[in-house]
Order: sequence, then structure tokens, then C-alpha cells
Amino acid sequence: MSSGLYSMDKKQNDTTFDPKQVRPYGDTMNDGKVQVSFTLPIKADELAKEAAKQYAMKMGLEEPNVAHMSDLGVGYAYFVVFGSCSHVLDITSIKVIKVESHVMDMHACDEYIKENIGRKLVVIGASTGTDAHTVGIDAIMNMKGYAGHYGLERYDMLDAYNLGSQVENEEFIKKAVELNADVLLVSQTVTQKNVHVQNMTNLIELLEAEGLRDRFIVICGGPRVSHELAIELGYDAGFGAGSFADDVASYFAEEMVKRGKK
Ligand code: B12
Repeated sequence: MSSGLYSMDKKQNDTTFDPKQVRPYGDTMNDGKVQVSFTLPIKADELAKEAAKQYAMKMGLEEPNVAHMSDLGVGYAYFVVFGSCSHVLDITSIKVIKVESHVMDMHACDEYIKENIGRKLVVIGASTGTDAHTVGIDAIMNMKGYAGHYGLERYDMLDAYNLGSQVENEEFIKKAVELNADVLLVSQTVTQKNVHVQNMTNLIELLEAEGLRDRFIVICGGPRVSHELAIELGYDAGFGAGSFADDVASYFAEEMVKRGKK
């Protein structure tokens, strides 16, 4: 047995949580059990099963077990594989770049805006560029909300305009100026060939070219958007999967106050 494996087994038998050596949890602390799913461009048969097992081993899984294989059509097979992961992670060394704000629910946020800003904020949102996905921006903006969180259109202290999808950046900026918006919300779902990065960069460049960048709080969101990426691209904040209207509204309300904007 290699010394690496030996130290892994030692860790596996030690069921105490160590933030410097975190491993996945399956049935017991530190057993390292994970489940992965993937597709191989191979016909679903015994050869494919073995290929999936060997690929899982190359991914660093020990004792992989192909729990599920299904035929995805001619020449493709889908797998669910279980196995043990030997890698450990020191979570004490992780630095997260995240939105700093105190999340308030809709009522608290309305109250906060009323008390600290004293007027309604104008928010416009859209899925921009060629992106046709609307469900994400609707989840944030629609009156009825999403997963029990009311959308921005329902807030008393916001005038929220959802422009829909495939809105060109030029058009978006024109509308922002026309409505005298305080906050711009950009949604991006399609990330193939980094089209979201190009499109989000283009919006910031256009705002800067027109001397408008500082006039608005500019926020982006989407399943593959992180706050870190947003900052890198010149946005004020970015929100990823699982975010709600409460998160973004609390952020921009507090940011308006921080900037002394009335
Ligand atoms: C529904 C759907 C569609 C519908 C869209 C209908 C509509 N009106 O939106 C239709 C069928 C039209 C569609 C089309 C396409 N789709 Co589609 N689609 C999906 C699907 C199944 C669900 C997306 C969704 O609605 N999620 C639910 C919402 C609530 O989640 P969300 O978007 O992540 O939003 C949350 C957060 O991200 C965040 N958020 C999002 N935006 C914003 C904005 C702000 C400001 C903030 C604060 C937060 C925020 O808050 C939301 C709530 O928590 C996904 C696969 C999947 N299961 O995710 C593929 C998917 C997104 N689609 C995909 C693709 C490729 C396409 C097409 C390009 C396919 C094609 N070749 O034609 C076209 C798009 C064409 C175009 N020009 O854009 C790919 C994208 C791959 C990639 N990474 O680029 C996916 C991942 C499917 C896949 N696995 O291949 N699609």
C-alpha cells in the first residue's frame, strides 16, 4: 500500500471533523464517498460500463462503482458512478469573494429604503444580448416571485421594469437613461464560448464610453455568474444560482445608502 493511500485510510478511520482535511461525506465522516454523473460518446454496453469505471479512476475516484447506465441514443451512454475520493481540502485557507450585505425580506427592505433614501428606486432588468432565457430574470423581478420570495415588482419602494430577453446593450442603456434608473440588472444564462463574458463586458464598455458607468449600480446574475466574475468585468455585484430578489434588493438598497445617493 502506498504511503498516500495509508494516510487516506488513517483519515478515513478518524471520524472527527478537521477543517484542514475535509473530505466528502457519504455514510460516515471522512469516507470520501461521492457520486458523479457524465456522458460518454460510446454505445451503452459492457465496454462502455468499463470505460466509465476507468474514466472515474482517472478522475481520482477509488473503487468506482457504475450504479447506473442508460442509453442516450445512437453512440452515447449516460452514467452515474459512486466512488471514494482521496483528496482532502484545507477550508481554512479558502477566501471567498462574496457580496457583502445584510439580507432583508421585502417588507424590511421597503422600510429600509423609505427610512434611508426616502423615495422609490428605479430598477430595470433584462436578459441581454442574444440570450433568450427569461426564467432567471423573471424569478428576480416578477410580482409573484420565486420559491416563496416575492419579486422586485412587488416592492412598494421600487419601480421595477422587466424588459424581457434579447435586449441589445444599446437599447438597455437607452431605456435606463429614459427611465432615470438607479439600478441595472443583467441576466445571462448562455455561456457557450464565453458569450456571457463578451456581452457583459460590452455593456460596461458602452456605459464607460458614454460617461454613464457611475450613474448606475450595475448588477449581473445567472447560473454561471459569480460575484468574483462580476467584479472582474466591472460590475458592482454578481449573483449566481439560488439567489432571490431579497438578496439583490438588500444589496442595492444598502449600496445606494453607502454611496450617499438620494
Ligand atoms: C428553460 C430553458 C430554455 C428555454 C427558455 C425559456 C425562457 N423563457 O426562459 C428555451 C427552450 C427557449 C431555451 C433555449 C435555449 N437554451 Co436553454 N435551458 C433552459 C433550462 C432547461 C432551464 C433554465 C431555467 O429556466 N432555469 C431556472 C432559473 C430560475 O434559474 P436561473 O436562470 O439560474 O436563475 C436563477 C439565478 O441564476 C439567478 N439569476 C438569473 N439571472 C439573474 C439576474 C440577476 C440580476 C440576478 C440578481 C440574479 C439572476 O436568480 C435566479 C433565481 O435563483 C436550462 C437547463 C437547466 N436545467 O438549467 C437550459 C440551458 C440554460 N439552455 C441552454 C441552451 C444551450 C439553450 C439554447 C442555446 C439551445 C439552442 N441551441 O437553441 C437556446 C437559447 C437560445 C438563445 N438565443 O438564448 C444551455 C446553456 C448551456 C451554456 N452553458 O451555455 C442549458 C444549460 C441546457 C444545457 N445543459 O445545455 N432554453
